[in-house]
Amino acid sequence: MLIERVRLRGVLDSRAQPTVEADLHLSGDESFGRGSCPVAIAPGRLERRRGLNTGDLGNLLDEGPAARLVHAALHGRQVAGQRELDAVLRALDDEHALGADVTLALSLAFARAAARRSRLQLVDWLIQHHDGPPPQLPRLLVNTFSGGIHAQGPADSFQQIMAIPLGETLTDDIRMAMQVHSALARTLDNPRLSASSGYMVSDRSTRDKLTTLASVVQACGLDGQVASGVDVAAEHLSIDGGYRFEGAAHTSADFGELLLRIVDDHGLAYVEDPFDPADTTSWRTFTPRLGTAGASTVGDDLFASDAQRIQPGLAHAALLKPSQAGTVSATLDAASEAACAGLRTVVSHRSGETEDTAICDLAIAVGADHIKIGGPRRGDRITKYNRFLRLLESPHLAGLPRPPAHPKENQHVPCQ
Ligand code: 2PG
Ligand code: MG
Repeated sequence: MLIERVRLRGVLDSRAQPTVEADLHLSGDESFGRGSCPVAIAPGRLERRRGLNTGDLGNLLDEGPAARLVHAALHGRQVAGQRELDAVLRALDDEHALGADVTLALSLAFARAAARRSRLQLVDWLIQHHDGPPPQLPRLLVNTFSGGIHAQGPADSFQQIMAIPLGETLTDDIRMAMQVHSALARTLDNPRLSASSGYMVSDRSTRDKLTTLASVVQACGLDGQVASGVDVAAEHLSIDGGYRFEGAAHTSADFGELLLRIVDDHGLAYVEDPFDPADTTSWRTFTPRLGTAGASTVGDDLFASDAQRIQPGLAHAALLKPSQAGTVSATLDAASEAACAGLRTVVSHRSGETEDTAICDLAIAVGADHIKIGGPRRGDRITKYNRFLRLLESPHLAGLPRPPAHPKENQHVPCQ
């Protein structure tokens, strides 16, 4: 495939911070693709770095080192496909610190251009390139309360409290997400919406938020049909080898016990990043205990969507953020590695999002059990919900299986 033209531009994310969007034209008709990269409020310390400078807006191809590198490397270049293009991008990042934001935007733009040229939807292009579990229609992690570093003040609470609809179809789940999120807004005094569409309420404790969510679910008549989970985002709570939580400092062991009591008392099904990525001893002891309690641990900052970091025994699932991995191929590699390690996968948005909806296609393609796309509010999150509704119009996608509502603990399946 011949890359005819590439354009990079600085655009706004959902928090009005600059991020990268790329346009890419392959030779031939119907061969244009666009992609953009979301941005974290506070990226995990293990993830690949961004390249864009604050203030870079508009056309980025006429000036600056990134522009020159991309221009020289891609214009007029023949590539065999996604893997080769992504290898070129990764090399540019490794050698010249191009930035994962630039490489992801270009990688997604290429995927869309190549898919269009092959008369495929992005999801089908990704299915063709994925070596791992078959596609399925993921369950939604619906952000209801935002805290931690996503709210104001020093991080000393969970970053997210999420509702997890357990309906028969994905459309049922979307309907329940709308119902619960709206009912919650009516229950709270002066609710303010965070960037990732959870409500920020500083005067409620974690337990209070979880109880409020449970009573809203009950009031909606959805008892037993909506589970709940949390993103502890413990890397941001980490202090002196322990954790800061709701005004107190805890040793790692005490924090683990506290989490288990919360999981038990509130029947949580999902616990993301319960510990700092360096605290692997706690991950290893906590994960089986949580499994026994009927919940799953999920590694986000732990694995940083990096195939090299993913290993069995630490968590039940790996979270995949394309902006951490840096390219489409690196994200697919992380998904395959997770499957080989016996882990389920979760695909996720970032706190600062764009209009790009590729994570919906990706979650289906890699057979993810869950996708985190924020609460159904604000255009940047709504566009993901609507992407699913459009994808479900394709009969071959609408008929895909769904993950079990209550997954059993994973067995380690060694790679072949
Ligand atoms: C997370 C994400 C998205 P951020 O931790 O899972 O919710 O947050 O993009 O700030 O890393
Ligand atoms: Mg997280």
